[in-house]
Formats: sequence, structure tokens, C-alpha cells
Amino acid sequence: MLRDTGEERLKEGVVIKKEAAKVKERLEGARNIAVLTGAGVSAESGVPTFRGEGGLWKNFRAEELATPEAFKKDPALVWEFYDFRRQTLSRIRPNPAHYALARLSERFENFTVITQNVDGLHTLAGSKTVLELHGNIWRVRCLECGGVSENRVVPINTPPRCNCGGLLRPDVVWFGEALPEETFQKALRAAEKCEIMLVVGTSGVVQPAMSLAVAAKSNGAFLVEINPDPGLLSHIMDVVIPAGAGKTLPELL
Ligand code: BV8
Ligand code: ZN
Repeated sequence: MLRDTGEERLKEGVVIKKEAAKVKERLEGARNIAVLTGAGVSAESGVPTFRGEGGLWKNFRAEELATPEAFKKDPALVWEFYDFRRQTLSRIRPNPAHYALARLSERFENFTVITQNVDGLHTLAGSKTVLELHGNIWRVRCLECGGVSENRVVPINTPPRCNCGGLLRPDVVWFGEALPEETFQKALRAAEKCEIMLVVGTSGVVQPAMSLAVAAKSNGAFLVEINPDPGLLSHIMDVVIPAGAGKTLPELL
């Protein structure tokens, strides 16, 4: 990694401005925008990404704990993991990336934020149309009666129980679980209809979320990736801005 000299920062700034100008030009005449975000859009709020450093907890990877099998085997351990993340999140605010998307959305007829994140930060920053493909860490669901409720208690005494006595689980989509059908269909329609899709802060690893970028592309959308590191889908992008979302998205305003 090159030393991050002022020279490097200056060069990065020039690249962001040049590429952002191209995107702004495209945004001018557009009516339908879709934004597909991942953990990277919350990175500058201090939320550790899944596959970056800090993505580990007690030497477990998220993929090992974010599964129905892990919960069945040891609900208390999985709840300790989610409680840890909720405690971190309870001290965290949206960052300029979230706020820029909320403000940008006011300029378009249709502006849909499709997020893989479960942190609720897009909604907190004021985004109106947010499709949470993987659920929300602040909601819980009862394994017995299926009741879903908002639960912002931190720390939570693990594993929490429903009034009916049933075990409560985080209302998020675990690996191996189907995404909420209605939400995914809405996301697919937004992806197929958009003239421009911004793909922000995702490594492009997780399916079927990332198939939405391919759906947008195959319907003629102009694809823009905002991410300091290239991801699995960088090769289908029309523009790649190799920088952080918190710096780049306000440039598009
Ligand atoms: C399903 C909720 C079937 C939980 C999450 C093999 C090949 C392909 C697919 C599979 C396979 N084996 C299994 C699968 C399927 C699996 C999958 O995709 N696995 C991956 C790991 C290979 N998918 C599933 O299991 C899905 N379900 O397929 O079900 C089915 C169908 C019908 C009926 C029954 C069953 C469910 C997937 C949902 C899993 N749940 N989250 C929780 O959060 O606890 S996914 C989890 O990963 C998070 O939601 C996260 O958002 C998401 C994706 O990761 P990223 O967001 O991309 O984060 P990552 O750390 O990877 O990258 C961060 C990026 O940010 C980096 O690129 C970095 O450069 C960038 N960045 C850093 N800083 C910044 C930045 N960018 C901008 N600015 C910055 N400042
Ligand atoms: Zn219940």
C-alpha cells in the first residue's frame, strides 16, 4: 500500500471529481434511480464490514453465526453476537453517504435504496424508499407464534423470550434462508426500471442481492460502483469510483 501522501490524496480527489462529473451528467436527465448498498456505506459510521478487518467476533466469521443451524445449536451464542452488534450500532449515527442519498432522492421521480445492510441507517438518515433485503437487526421474530416486533433494548438478556414464551430471533435473513419475497420482487422491479444504478460499498459476494445489479445492467441501466476496492461485479460497471462513499456521494449532490 503506497504511503498515503498528500500527493496521493490530491490524485484521488481529482479522480473522484472527474468520475463524479460523468455520473452527475447522467443523473441530469434520469427519472428512475436505484441504489444497491452493502456494508461499505456504513463503514464511515464505524460499522465493521463483513469481510474487512473487524469483521470477526470472538474469532467467529459472520457467516458461521448468521445461520439457522448456528442459532439452533446455540441460540445464546448467536444472540451474544447480535447483541454485540446492536450495542455497537446503538452508539452509531448515519454518515455523509447516508445523508447524501436521502437528499439526492428528493430530485428524482423514483429513487429506491436497496440495501443488504440490517443496521437501519438509511432510514435514520431520512431515505424514504428503503428495501431491506436482509431484514433489520432492530426487529425480532418469535419462533413459536411468528410475531414480529421492534426491539431496541441493549444489552438484551440473551436469548430473549416472546410474551408467548417462544424463543425470539433477530428478524434478519441468515445464510441459507430465503429473502423476503415481496421486498425482493419490489427490488427487482426497481432494478429493471432504473436508468442508473449506484452500487455502493458491497464486495458483490452475496446472492441473490447482487443479481439485482445484473438485472439492472441487462435492462440497459448505467452502472456506477463506489468502492475503494474492486468487487466481484466491477467488470460490469460503466463507471467505477475507487473511493469511499462518505466522500463520493456528497460530490453527486
Ligand atoms: C439464499 C443478514 C437460498 C445477517 C446477510 C456459493 C456461491 C454463491 C452463493 C452461495 C454459495 N453458497 C451459498 C450461497 C448463497 C448465500 C451467499 O451468497 N453466500 C455468499 C457468502 C457466497 N446466500 C444466501 O444464503 C442467501 N439466501 O441463497 O437462500 C434459498 C432460496 C429459496 C428458499 C430457501 C433458501 C441469504 C444471504 C443473506 C445473508 N445475510 N446479512 C446479518 O447481517 O447478520 S448478508 C451480509 O453480507 C450482510 O448483509 C452484508 O451486507 C452482506 C454482503 O456483504 P457486503 O455488504 O458486500 O459487505 P462486505 O464486507 O463483503 O464488503 C464491504 C465492501 O465495502 C467491500 O467491497 C469494501 O471494499 C467496501 N468498503 C469499505 N469501506 C468503504 C467501502 N465502500 C464504500 N465506502 C467505504 N468507506
Ligand atoms: Zn411468540
